[in-house]
Amino acid sequence: MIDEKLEDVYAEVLRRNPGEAEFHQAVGEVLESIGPAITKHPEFARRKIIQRICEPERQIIFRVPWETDDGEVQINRGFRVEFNSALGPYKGGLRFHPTVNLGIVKFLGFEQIFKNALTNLPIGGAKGGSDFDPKGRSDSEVMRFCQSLMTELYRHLGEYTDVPAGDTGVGGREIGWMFGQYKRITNRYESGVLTGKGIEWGGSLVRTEATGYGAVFFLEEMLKVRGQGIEGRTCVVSGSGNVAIYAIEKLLQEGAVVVGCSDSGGIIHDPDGIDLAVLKEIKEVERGRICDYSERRPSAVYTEGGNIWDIPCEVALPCATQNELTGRDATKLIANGCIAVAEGANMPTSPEGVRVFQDAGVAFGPGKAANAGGVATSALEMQQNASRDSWSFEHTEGRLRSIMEGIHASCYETAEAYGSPGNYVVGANIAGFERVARAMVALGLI
Ligand code: NDP
Ligand code: 2IT
Repeated sequence: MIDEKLEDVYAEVLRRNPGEAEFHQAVGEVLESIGPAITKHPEFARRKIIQRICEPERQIIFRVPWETDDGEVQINRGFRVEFNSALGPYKGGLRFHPTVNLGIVKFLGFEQIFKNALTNLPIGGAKGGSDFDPKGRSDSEVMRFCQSLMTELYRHLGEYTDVPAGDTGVGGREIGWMFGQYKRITNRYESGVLTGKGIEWGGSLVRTEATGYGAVFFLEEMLKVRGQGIEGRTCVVSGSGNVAIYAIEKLLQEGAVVVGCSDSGGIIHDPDGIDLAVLKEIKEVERGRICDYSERRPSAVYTEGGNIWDIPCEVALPCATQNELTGRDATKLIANGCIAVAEGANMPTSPEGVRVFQDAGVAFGPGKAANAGGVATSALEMQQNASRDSWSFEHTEGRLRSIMEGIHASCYETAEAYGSPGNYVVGANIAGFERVARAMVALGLI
């Protein structure tokens, strides 16, 4: 329920942003949580902080023309929504997926404001991307696309202005091509303008692993509070991309058993435990499909179009995409013995799913807290770039772990202070919101 003081604000967001269902959902979830913070800080309402937070500072939409290997002209649409820079330069990933539209980019950019605030690092919130579909495209096609996108986007970026990174469909390969084009156009080796770079040319160790590892660190903190651990637990991780693979890697290092993963084509159930080396070979080296996994692992069963949440588990990590876990799925998971959920993806659980988990007392870590390890390590990459330094894996992973412990503590303590003990959704939304709001008040009406 949205606090009555915020009902008009929400109605205005719906009116001004028609047809943007995911953006409405993301705003609705935050507004449902922050009522008590508005009561506590009347100056936030007086200064119209919430109305201002819901309106991006700048939205950029542009044409991205490129040519296929056969010489056919293609036109895609590029986006960058620079949502909020009260805490630092705009920061957030670029997503390449055919479903990308303005509403999706705005939901992701809005989430990013609070996530980045929770890291306690100096980064504002943004998101971008394109409706370009990299699936089935050759390296040369993807490179030409990245170069064309950056030919327009570069003018809006800068290490003190806006610093993109990867997201769905954008990894180290694409960041390389975009950085190359930025460097060529600007004639500047400005390392801090993009994160997720290769480690030999300005990247940070642990950035590749950071989102997945961070989600597992957050999960461990939630379990610790309940006197529980991850060792020996049966886990299911949806997706098989960057976040899923490194969530699985850390779960295995911590002694858990991962029995399921997926891609948009179907699901794998491997009761003997996912063989990470095989998964990485298929997904990272061959850029193949998850169905190939069952051909190489006799213990695994592939179900085309199956529902991953039907696989029994104690811990679920949704790491694929928004709204992939519904109320029905949450009910099924609980019936099968699920005790904890950490969101590696952005907003993967539907509002009904979140309610079902919370009503059942499942430890539920929302994405803006649980997956903040990726962007936090991006900020560590920016620190290394600014000081022309590079840190060891151990040091960087240690920093990531303590950042995730800090995020957990601030969500946990904030939820308790505002009368919702154990509710990490309320804790994350209020803790993130308060930090941004205080900065916005301090910076005046801008
Ligand atoms: P990748 O592109 O590496 O992997 C995405 C995975 O999710 C793939 O297995 C993909 O399957 C699956 N997937 C994507 N879209 C859909 C869909 N519509 N239906 C079913 N499956 C789908 O992306 P990431 O791992 O980087 O991102 C995954 C999620 O994590 C996203 O929500 C992203 O916003 C979030 N995230 C990412 C961070 C990062 O650092 N990369 C940081 C924080 C959050 P297929 O290959 O078949 O499309
Ligand atoms: O959703 C996210 O936090 C990301 N895609 C990572 C953003 C970043 O700037 O590292």
